[in-house]
Amino acid sequence: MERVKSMKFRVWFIAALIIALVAVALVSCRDDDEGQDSAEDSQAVAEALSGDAASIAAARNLTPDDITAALKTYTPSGVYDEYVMFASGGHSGQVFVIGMPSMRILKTIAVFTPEPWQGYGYGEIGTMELLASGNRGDHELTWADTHHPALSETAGDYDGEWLFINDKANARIAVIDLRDFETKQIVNNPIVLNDHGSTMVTPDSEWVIEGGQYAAPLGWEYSSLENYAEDYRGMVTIWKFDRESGRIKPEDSFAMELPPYWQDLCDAGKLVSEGWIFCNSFNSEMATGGVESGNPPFEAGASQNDMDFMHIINLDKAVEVAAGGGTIDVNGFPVIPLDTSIEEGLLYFAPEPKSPHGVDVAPGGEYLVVSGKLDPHVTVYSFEKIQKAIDAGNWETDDYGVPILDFDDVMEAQVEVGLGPLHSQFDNQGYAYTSLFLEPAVARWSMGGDYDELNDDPPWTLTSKINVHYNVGHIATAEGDTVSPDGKYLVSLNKWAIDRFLNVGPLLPQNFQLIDIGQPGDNLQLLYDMPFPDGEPHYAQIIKADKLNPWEIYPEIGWNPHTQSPDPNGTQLGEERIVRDGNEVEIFMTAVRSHFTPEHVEIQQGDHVVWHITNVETTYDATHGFSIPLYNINLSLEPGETGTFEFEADEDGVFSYYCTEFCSALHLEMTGYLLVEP
Ligand code: RUQ
Ligand code: CUA
Repeated sequence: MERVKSMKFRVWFIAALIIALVAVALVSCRDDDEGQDSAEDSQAVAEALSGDAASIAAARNLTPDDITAALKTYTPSGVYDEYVMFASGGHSGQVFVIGMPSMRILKTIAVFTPEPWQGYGYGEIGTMELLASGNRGDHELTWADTHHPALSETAGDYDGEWLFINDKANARIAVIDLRDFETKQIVNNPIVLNDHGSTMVTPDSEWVIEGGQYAAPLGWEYSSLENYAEDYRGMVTIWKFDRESGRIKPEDSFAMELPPYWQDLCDAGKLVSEGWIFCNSFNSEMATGGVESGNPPFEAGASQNDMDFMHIINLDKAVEVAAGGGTIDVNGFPVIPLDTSIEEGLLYFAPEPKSPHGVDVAPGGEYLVVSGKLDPHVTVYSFEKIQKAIDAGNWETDDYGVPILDFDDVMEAQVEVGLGPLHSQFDNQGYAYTSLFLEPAVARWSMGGDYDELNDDPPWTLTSKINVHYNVGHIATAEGDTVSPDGKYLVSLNKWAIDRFLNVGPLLPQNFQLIDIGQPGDNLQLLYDMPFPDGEPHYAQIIKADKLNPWEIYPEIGWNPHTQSPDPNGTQLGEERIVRDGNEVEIFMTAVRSHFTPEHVEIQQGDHVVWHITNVETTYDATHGFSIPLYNINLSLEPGETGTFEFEADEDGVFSYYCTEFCSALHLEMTGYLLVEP
């Protein structure tokens, strides 16, 4: 036994030495300009790896693979990550910002759900109004099921300026400004209450796509399920995004009525297919469930047909039709009726096998990849063949009259990848990657056409597979859905973690697994498991970090982040004041290390108080918080920011307000008294 162990150790030790050489090469890259230091560092690395490192590795039972994984992901203090991943926060209703390859969480972006640390939804008027804008009538919504983040694009490539994300549970879309990583807008879909194929952007982010999911009467009128085929409908909403103002313009947006098949994921065409959008669907059976009444359950009823329908939508033409008034009004929102879409040639179907999930457009826009959840293949469609089939006008129609193109006319290839394929992403070596929920694994397969030249594998073949842990949904590769994917890294967003982490009770974290896809051949290496404890993220997008250029501090003192312009109530040092007009009290306060001015605020019970605070700091990271007990007020004021809150002083008493960020040595002294006289 001892002998086996020491043999293993020796094998391992040799491997470690080889790795040391790799590491030496890496270190010398980093210090290129300092030749002398570099040589010394290399020497030090070699010594460390053959000395301390070897004994640490042995004590921790690390294998050579573990060591290369560690070397590929370890990010020393003060060194930045190469990529940034924006992951949906699932049920948390937020977005998470994660550095890669370290997989360190850098930030939560508060979106649909109040978030106290950022002072999002705790009195500050801009955030209160923003969250309220996402309510449905009188119904307050304080959570969301965020699914698919979409980075803004210029010419099909991420530009690092904006981020969009949907709420599947209530059919909402949010706009996040990447100058300050804060949410600026929430729009409610006026005609449906749930979505899924969202958000996806067109190559210049002119349009944000929101595909539906579970069919219902548009405008959410009541209708019995017996009238499903007549009254229930699917939809896709095309939101106009105005880059100048950084807002979606509902008044310039429209939707398209679709048959009540359950539209699923959508993707926008790019390059050769720019101007088109594609959505897969399932439940073309129009199953309505009701197992308690003797009907087949949804999962069986919606899985009868061999083929469902990929929706092929001529976006450019739909925009023209909508602008030309070819819409009807549903809840005050313009909707192109299904009949119009058919007459105008806006909508076609292509059969897609077995309850598919996800349609992903290849980097050049020439292929569309669809995964049949119940089929071991991915099906690749050719956009050129689709155009030819449309021009040939040779089709059948569904019950609603939508043209169904012939499968063999539009299909380019089918690749057997494995069990339960869901989503695909792309790299820069001519490979596509598909998540396999049931195996669970990620498959790498080689693409044909122009992509075939990028690697030695035969086109349209499975080349390798890597197991993941467990039940993978989406995958994300670096810039993997743009016109120029980077390859390098893939993150497998796994639904189940089971045995990967310490037991924390029955509700487990999700597991994000980082995989190195930068090596040739079938060399896919699992690098890192990152527990994700805040809901079930679905999709994520990964952008090169140097494309992001956020502000370090706000551009001017007295800045309003909601308008991204100077706030009329911004207060400079020396301008602090309390203004009373009858029962109305307005306070203009400044915050700077380590005091608020004024430090005493004396008012009368029953006053209506409007309170502005400006953080007059110009130092990076000098954020102040501001809280008042009882009134549920907490603000976060970043350098330069002005925040406003208001309240009725209905409780008399003494309230000490204080800064909630440990901002300086005298942070505890950064306080004051609000005296409410009865
Ligand atoms: S839907 S995995 Cu984007 Cu697949 Cu949730
Ligand atoms: Cu400001 Cu603590």
